[in-house]
Amino acid sequence: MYGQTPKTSPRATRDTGAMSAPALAPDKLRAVDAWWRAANYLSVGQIFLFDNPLLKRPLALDDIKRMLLGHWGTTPGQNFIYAHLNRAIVEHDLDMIYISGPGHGGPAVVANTYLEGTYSEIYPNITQDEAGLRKLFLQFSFPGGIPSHVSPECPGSIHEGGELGYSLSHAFGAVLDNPDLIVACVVGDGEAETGPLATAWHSNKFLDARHDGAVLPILHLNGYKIANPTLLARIPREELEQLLRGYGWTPLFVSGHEPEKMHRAMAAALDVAITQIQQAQRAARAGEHATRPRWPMIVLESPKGWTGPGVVDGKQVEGTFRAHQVPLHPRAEPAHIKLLEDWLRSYRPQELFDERGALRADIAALAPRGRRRMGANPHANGGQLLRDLQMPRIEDHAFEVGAPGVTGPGDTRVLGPFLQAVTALNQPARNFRIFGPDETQSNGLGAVFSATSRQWNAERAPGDEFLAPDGRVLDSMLSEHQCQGWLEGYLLTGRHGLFNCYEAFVHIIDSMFNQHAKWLKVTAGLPWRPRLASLNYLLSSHVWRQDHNGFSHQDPGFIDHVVNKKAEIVRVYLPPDANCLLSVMDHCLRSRHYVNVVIAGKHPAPQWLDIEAAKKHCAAGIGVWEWAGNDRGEEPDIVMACCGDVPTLETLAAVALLREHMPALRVRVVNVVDLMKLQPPSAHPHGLSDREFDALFTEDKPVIFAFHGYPALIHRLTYRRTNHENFHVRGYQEEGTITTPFDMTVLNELDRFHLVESALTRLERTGEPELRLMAWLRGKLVEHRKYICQFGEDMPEIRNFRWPADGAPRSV
Ligand SMILES: Cc1ncc(C[n+]2csc(CCOP(=O)(O)OP(=O)(O)O)c2C)c(N)n1
Repeated sequence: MYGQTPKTSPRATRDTGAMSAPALAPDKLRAVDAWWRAANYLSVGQIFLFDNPLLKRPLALDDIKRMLLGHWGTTPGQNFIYAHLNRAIVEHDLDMIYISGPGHGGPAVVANTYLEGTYSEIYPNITQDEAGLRKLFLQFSFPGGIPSHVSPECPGSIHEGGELGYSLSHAFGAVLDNPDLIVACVVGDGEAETGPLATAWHSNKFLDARHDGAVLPILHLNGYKIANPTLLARIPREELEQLLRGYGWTPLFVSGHEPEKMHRAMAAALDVAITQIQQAQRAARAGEHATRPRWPMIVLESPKGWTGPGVVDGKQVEGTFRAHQVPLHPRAEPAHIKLLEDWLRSYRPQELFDERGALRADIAALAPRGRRRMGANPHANGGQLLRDLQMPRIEDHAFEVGAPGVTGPGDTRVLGPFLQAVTALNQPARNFRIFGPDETQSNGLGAVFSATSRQWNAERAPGDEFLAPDGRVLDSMLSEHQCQGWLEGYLLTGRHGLFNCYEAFVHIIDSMFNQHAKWLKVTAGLPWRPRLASLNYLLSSHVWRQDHNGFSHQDPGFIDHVVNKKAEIVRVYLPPDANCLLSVMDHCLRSRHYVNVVIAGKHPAPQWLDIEAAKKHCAAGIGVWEWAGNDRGEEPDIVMACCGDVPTLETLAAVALLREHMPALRVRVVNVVDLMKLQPPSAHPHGLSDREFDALFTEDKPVIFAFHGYPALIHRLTYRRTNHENFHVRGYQEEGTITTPFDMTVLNELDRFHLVESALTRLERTGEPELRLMAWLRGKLVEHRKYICQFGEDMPEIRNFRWPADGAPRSV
């Protein structure tokens, strides 16, 4: 342990630690302390000051913002860390970025990037003088200004930290394939209680010290959350140490509150940590280490709200949860004006800034130079580093479709070799990875393992499959949070990737998707942040084919969640067959700055389009399948629309029945690949114009729409269309269990018999032939039920259904 007892820690005793701190040269100590004071001063200024940024006159109420917003508690600790990292970067010549887990400490990172100069380079109106300081303070948490967190507007940030829990997995994603990069990742001790963070400590079992960089976690043990103590601060030191050691880390403790001792302790701990990281990397890169290194981490135990007001209105603030947000309220309590002024002056601003308001040169010299500054490091602005992927030709992986309806091996199983080729082609650049929670094989993508392995650096046993430290698939940890967090970190630092997941369980990361979509939305409006590769989801093992698993695995609602986000950012694709899946995935992997959701099946299923037709259809995103209908370009009597692989099959089977039993009926088949085509162009850039939409769906004819997901979504997307009131949507109705594939559609009334019944009802045809057909349909449903209960599989006519070779009716 370094340092000494924190001011208000409940712990009674402290040891002095096994390692003695090497001396921090006096000039370095002075510079680090001055930087820290300057950053603290700028942080308090951001939270409180409206004017009088250098305190050139006594502080008055009018100098203070009317609304006080922000989080002080975490900020001085993060300023302390940033100052010390600056010293370490220069002394060890490090390529380092900073992730602020408790990103509500926005003032800290804004202050530090201002002090190092990057802030003014990106925002030239925030100058390095008194006028600039005034603007810097005013803009913080102020209308028309910047958010209070480490938001995308903040240079050097790849992690807003507004929603706690993802810092460590982002950090690991960032260092994958970046052998020279170290991510200093501050983890809040409250944040450490979240599920995603708790699981992220295990990321060290995957890191390959030869090809990946390193993460230096700094657990910020300031003891409190918003209103409660943190668990990690209220367990014995030994237990905490054992916990972290149990996760495979070597913790270095820095504890105390006296600045000088703490500076020495932190500098020593950082030097030890950096040395250990470099030793581990050198050994691995020299081929000496076959085993996983025990990576170092730092536990910084310091008071929450360190250096801030001690006691306010008779209550202890520093070192308690009361320091979390804004500790003083001068408008409500005029006595607080003096407390605020004393607090600001305690940093001795006149020693830090010159007459004009610029940081004094000897303090500024602590910062690294150019792109070594953490705010200017290109890894934290990944679009600057992004290179196009090498893409194989989809034609070389196409499934042969001689005639519509031939059976394919499972759409994702056709995609697998394509992804294998993407992996192999981009192996030299090491900029493409596949992520999945133990499901890559199960999702039908096992072919990728002929190009690479799963990345795994824990122990291996005989019989294991496809595990290697330098594998390019991160699939061996059963944590959707980790897959999402790693992939985000990988993308945010300028690389490409794909997350394959069971459709139902992708909901686990709903909230992480939210945050990433928000990040993309905001960065799209920041010209200094070039665009990133898209975040691509491949959702398989989908709702309609959960033959093994049943109801718990049946949930297509991720789409509903996704479409809430900004239209400029989200895209949803439901390719009806394998060639369409290839075309869609090719497009997604080339695209920029979107979240693409692709839903595809893995089971043997009919194939409809050859690769050329698939490319055309997917480029249009929606279209009439003329070969399947019989309207021959004329106004149809009914439109049978479908979106998703299983709904497409059931729709075509229903069309075959309609054409057989009602040959005079003019049926149009419309297939939707790109769901956003349904929205008006005012709502989504992909949206069809009303004229185009009406040309497909008519202005007044019934539309029977078979949809992969919950039916309400189609209504939501089309409610402004001319013919909306004639849309009859069938989809998942939350009915399910373990049953046959066709019975799943029957339970949800999406099957061919219900679709034909719907068509007859909407056509309002009540003649004798229609009544006979209705009775036949009902009989078929009864027969189906009886058959599956007797034999445990679908009826032969269902299992063996083939689209008629010439599209003409054929008896079923
Ligand atoms: C997932 C999530 N849950 C709740 C919150 C609300 N919240 C904001 S800060 C905070 C306490 C954070 O404590 P800690 O991580 O220790 O940070 P620090 O004490 O350094 O501010 C909470 C609960 C949040 N931002 N994210």
